[in-house]
Amino acid sequence: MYWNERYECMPRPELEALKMERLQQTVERVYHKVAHYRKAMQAKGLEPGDIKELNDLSYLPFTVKTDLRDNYPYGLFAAPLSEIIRVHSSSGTTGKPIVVGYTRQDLNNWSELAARSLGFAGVTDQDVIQISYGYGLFTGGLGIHMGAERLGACVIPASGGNNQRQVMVMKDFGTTVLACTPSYALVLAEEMAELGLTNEDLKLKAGVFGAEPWSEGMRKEIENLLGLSAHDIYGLSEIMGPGVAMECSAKEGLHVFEDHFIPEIINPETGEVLPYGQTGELVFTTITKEGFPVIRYRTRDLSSLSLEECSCGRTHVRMERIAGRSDDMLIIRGVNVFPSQVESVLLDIGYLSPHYHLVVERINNLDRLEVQVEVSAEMFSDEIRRLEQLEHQIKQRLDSVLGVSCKVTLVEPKKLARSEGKAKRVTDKRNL
Ligand code: DLL
Repeated sequence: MYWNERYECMPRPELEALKMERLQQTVERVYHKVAHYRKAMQAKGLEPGDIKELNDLSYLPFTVKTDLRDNYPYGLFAAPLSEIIRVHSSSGTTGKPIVVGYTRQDLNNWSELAARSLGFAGVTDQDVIQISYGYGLFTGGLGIHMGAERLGACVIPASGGNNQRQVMVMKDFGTTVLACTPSYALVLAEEMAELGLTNEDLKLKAGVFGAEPWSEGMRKEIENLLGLSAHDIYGLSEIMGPGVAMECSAKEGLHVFEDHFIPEIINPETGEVLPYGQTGELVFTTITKEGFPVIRYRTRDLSSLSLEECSCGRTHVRMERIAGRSDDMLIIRGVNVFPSQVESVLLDIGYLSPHYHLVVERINNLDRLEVQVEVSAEMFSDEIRRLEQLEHQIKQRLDSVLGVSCKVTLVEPKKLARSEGKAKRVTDKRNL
């Protein structure tokens, strides 16, 4: 069942024509309303009329995070504040936050796309959805909230935190759909176990998990523990929030809502646009936004695109699940390492809980990667020799997959910090 069949299954030629028309409108809009884009286009000798076909998109200048910071707070808005009815903000790890604004029409489109996304996971007006993403300046809570209301589901605006109450609500209110970060879903599963509950005591059927990278192994773990079908939802504040792309029942990539956003994959070093199938940095151009349109925004997220037909019948291009961010990538003694690679190895091995943390240090001018991982309770109470064997086994697998030697430290269950929102997977103690 589709939420909006006309757009979700639009034949490609019609979709391409729609994208073109909307791209031209957006370029006109930013050129005339936002000084930054006008200057950036003029610097390349471009006028809106130069964008005559979709491929011309590649002539337009990129937008990067610092452009957003430099125009803090409202410098990139393309509508007067009187027309902006909501702002959100994303803090990032360093410096000033960025602020994004939405007109009434923007919120209307966002709720449509969030409703569509929930529809991908099979959510209907019969469902009770517990939204345990943070509500506030973060786009997760309110974004999914609008979509769920639009869909007519019964919304529990739980927000993050207070794990015990979350589980009680899940059980007593008959929650059928859980929306939160995948790491928080695991925290809630742990809390359930502590309260002596299993997924048999709950009515969960689907999960809408995103806002951070997660592996296939993590999906299996969550699905087993919570007894639901877990779907990946992707988005970022700069482009809109949750609902830029969503995983359908095929679970082979996330459809990007191309009637609102045009994705590209570029070589992060050269900026060159890469063909379908190749991995690189995801870049988005919004084509319906009024308040905060963005041209060729470099997300730093790594993925690839595929136009292969999808068994769900939707025609929109699919992006591969995010492998990581180029700025999450650790360079250990010259070798590129992503936390997601470590996660896949750990979850493949068994006996381990999906809670892990990477610590990078520089000792005597040499980088050292330590992988801390919790073992299961049964394993932890076992004899030391077995634990040593396990440590050795993990180290061997990690060394060969990562291509760099690391130190493995097994820690007792529940030792590592838990988060309500995005998990922090890395502590880099090097002063680089
Ligand atoms: O995380 C929006 C969101 C909320 C998406 C709820 C999904 C669910 P930001 O805080 O601006 O917005 O962070 C955006 O988070 O560039 C990615 O690096 C990462 N991210 C978001 N979704 C996924 C995902 C929200 N499904 C940044 N897989 C993005 C991997 C994701 N990474």
